[in-house]
Amino acid sequence: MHVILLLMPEKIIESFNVKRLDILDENGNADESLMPSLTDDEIRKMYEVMVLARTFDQRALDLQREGRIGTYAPIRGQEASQVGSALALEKTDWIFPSFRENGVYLAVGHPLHMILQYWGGDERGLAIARDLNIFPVSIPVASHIPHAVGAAMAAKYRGDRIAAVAYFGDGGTSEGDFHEGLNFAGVFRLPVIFICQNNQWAISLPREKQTAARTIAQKAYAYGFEGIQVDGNDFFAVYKATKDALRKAKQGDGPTLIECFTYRMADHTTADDASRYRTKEEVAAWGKKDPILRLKLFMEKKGFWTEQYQKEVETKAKAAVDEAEKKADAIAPPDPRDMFTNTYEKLSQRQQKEIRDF
Ligand SMILES: Cc1ncc(C[n+]2csc(CCOP(=O)(O)OP(=O)(O)O)c2C)c(N)n1
Ligand SMILES: [Mg+2]
Repeated sequence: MHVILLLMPEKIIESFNVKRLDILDENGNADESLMPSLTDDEIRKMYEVMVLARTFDQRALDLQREGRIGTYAPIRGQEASQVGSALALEKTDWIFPSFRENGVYLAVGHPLHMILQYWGGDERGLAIARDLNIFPVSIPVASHIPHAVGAAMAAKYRGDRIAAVAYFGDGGTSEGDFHEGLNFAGVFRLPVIFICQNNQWAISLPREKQTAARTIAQKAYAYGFEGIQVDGNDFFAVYKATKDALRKAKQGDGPTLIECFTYRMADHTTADDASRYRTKEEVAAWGKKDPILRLKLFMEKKGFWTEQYQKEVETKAKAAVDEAEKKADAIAPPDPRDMFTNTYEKLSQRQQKEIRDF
């Protein structure tokens, strides 16, 4: 009797490569072949927004220490990820931010005093402005990702040439909302950009405990679309990757996941003390990769940065933040009774009494 052996070797039926984009190094040298097309003047303006973001961030920390605003989530170190991506978008695109996106808000022109108003505990500060397409922050991690995907679905359905952009952190990628959102976006090839600021920490949880995957970018491939990792401290890389993703989205070529590989230089929030769970050496090593410093070095090498210019930029930023602080201080706080009338259509007798007794 003969036995016929059928050989069915395993074969590779799918494979993917994860790209990483670096353009500007720590010493301010740029790979000219990859540079996005920007004039010196445009680069200067973008640098000024990053300086403003840092100035605002420091002031917000100071105000929190003085007890004048509530818990604050600083962005120090993430300015290129936020400003570089936000400035690549168009006014008609819809942005869905997480809680650490102060740099995105100010880059798209949300009034500074209103950002302070929000962090001072007055939610009216992040009400959607008439001419700005940016949602209020989402505190529940990643819960706004499906909202962005829904907006992208609506845009596709209506034939609007806009993209929806969701910002979230490395921690957000462990949430079900992240996976549901990416899956839906992939299936329907929606015009959406997922911008993950992988700042290496989710409060005290390090990235290697967040995921066993080597990159966050590769998670996109599981859902059938492209993910890319960029140096998140490199303004040009972030800007270029966002522009490319935007073009793709508007051409009908579907979503992109951009992993901005960056670092949270400060505490998680003012309610945290990061020195309890990470080393000084780690923080110092990332300090050398500072996103603002390297753009400054680039401009200096190109001959359009001077000490005098730096002084002017800092003075202008300080004046804008001074003004915002004054304006925020002058806003009368909301009536606490609003929390009843905003929540209930009909008030019970007990609630009516509580309101009267306020
Ligand atoms: C659904 C949900 N779970 C837990 C929290 C508490 N929480 C607030 S921020 C945070 C970590 C977020 O880390 P990451 O997504 O990396 O963003 P980062 O703070 O680093 O910007 C957690 C767990 C929350 N806000 N929402
Ligand atoms: Mg994080």
